[in-house]
Amino acid sequence: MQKSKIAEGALVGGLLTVPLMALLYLGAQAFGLPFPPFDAFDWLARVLPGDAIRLGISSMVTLISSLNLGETSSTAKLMEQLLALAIFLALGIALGAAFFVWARRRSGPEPLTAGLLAGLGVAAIMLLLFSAVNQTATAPPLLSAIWLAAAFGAWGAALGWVYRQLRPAPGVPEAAELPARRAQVAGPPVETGVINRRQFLMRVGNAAALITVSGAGLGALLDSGGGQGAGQGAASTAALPDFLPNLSDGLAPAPGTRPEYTPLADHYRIDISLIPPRIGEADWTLPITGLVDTPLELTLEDLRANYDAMDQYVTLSCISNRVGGDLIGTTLWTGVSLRRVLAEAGVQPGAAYLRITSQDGFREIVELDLIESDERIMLCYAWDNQPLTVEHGFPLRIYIPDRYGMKQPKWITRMEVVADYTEGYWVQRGWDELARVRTTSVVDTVAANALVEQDGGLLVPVGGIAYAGARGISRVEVRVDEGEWQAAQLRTPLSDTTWVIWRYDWPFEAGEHTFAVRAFDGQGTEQDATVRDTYPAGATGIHSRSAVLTS
Ligand SMILES: Nc1nc2c(c(=O)[nH]1)N[C@H]1C(S)=C(S)[C@@H](COP(=O)(O)O)O[C@H]1N2
Ligand SMILES: [Mo]
Repeated sequence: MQKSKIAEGALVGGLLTVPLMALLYLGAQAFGLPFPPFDAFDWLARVLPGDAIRLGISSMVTLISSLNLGETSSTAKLMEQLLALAIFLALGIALGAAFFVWARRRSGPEPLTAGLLAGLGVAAIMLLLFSAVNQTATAPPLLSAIWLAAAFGAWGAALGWVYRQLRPAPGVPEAAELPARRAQVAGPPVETGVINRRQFLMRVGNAAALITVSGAGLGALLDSGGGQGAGQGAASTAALPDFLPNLSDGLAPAPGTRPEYTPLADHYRIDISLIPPRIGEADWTLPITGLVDTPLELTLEDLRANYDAMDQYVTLSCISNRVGGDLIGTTLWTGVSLRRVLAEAGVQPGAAYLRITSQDGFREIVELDLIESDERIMLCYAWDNQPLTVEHGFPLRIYIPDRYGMKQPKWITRMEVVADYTEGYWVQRGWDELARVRTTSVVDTVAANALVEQDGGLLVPVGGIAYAGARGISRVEVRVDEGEWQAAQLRTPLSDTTWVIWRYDWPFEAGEHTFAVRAFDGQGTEQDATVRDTYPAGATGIHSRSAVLTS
């Protein structure tokens, strides 16, 4: 009978948690109220040990690439969101089961009151988690607190109420204790007088379904307006923008090479939150404090109007990008040189680092010497000639050439000039301190369907990218099967800090062939052929692609 209580409680917990999630979703969509399933997950992502997070992410990336589930970062984000919902539902089920067991054993408070109190307890925990990660909700905190108390309180009270309705009248044995009674389900009403337990649970289920469908439906309707939909990815095959500096380069990429300039909607997105922090321009300033002569507090307009704007074509790669992966993209970054801004604040003697804090709790540290030595290090407010999107860090992010994305905070809210080193977010979790981009190259395509004719012979266009951070690419070579390394042609890159598009046209031979690529950076240093995992300092190894060629 204990077992049947657990099962019944789990069922009721689940039945009540699904509509709760729908209502929370509606509240988030309509009024910017918190969405605890995501807050709880985001909180977990921050407190779990780095090893656990890494294992989770790398299994997800493996799953996505081996099943060909699409672009890695958006698919991973979606999977994480589904996981967050599943965890929340599992918690609701567990709490329902625990409540039913507990309520049965106790002679304490009335179930409805007990349920209400339990719900308020959960609300308090959710409120704590929400304040710990605090960034997705835009509603006033007090309103958020009241909403959580109401939603979870109602959930708990409903749990208690259902428990009470299911409780047999004193002296009447429970259905589960009397298997024979099961036969009566379709027959005359049992002990509750009007309807039996199963019918009652069906009604609870129906009500739950009704609330779920209306809440989630309404929320989804409100959603269709905002945000960047994945549907915009359709632009990915469109022609390159006509303002690119290398349009006159005659070398056409081999058909199937990734776009040299990444359409904004296709640029990967990696960060530690399920929903990116939404910052209003009016609410935002950038304080620059610490060891400075004049503390500054800059608005976005100050940055746009009072400093010379710089445009830089930049390739950004995640340190978690596998050789050949899609966690890499190229676009036009616009902003102001950081050393100009720091000069205005006046760095004091003894200062050695700039500590950067972001809205989502992310943080990084940059050496002042590095900032001083490289005017390209930039506070960036525009990508692709438009203000940064919410996903990519509105209102402000930093650009540091030659470093992986993990060193380059988005959604910057504060900068402090300090004397002492503290580890950045991912460094604390075991990743490389320097995170300097490693030289890699990728075969994007063996264009077996786009053979070109030359001097009566047929050539197979092979092509892809090579990238060495800010060091540039001096040479790319291709090897077919076990042959010699042959020089590929290089397209003029968009800038010194972007990837380079290469192309190699191979005299056609039918059969299965493997095409491998290697690159040399601007100083002539060959890329590392050692097969290395992304952790802790970026992946290395030779990329290759096989194709069956038929005439
Ligand atoms: N505030 C903040 N900045 C962040 C991150 C983050 O989680 N939070 N992720 C970093 C990582 S790991 C990468 S790879 C880049 C990705 O930038 P993108 O999402 O605009 O492509 O942002 C970096 N900046
Ligand atoms: Mo990253």
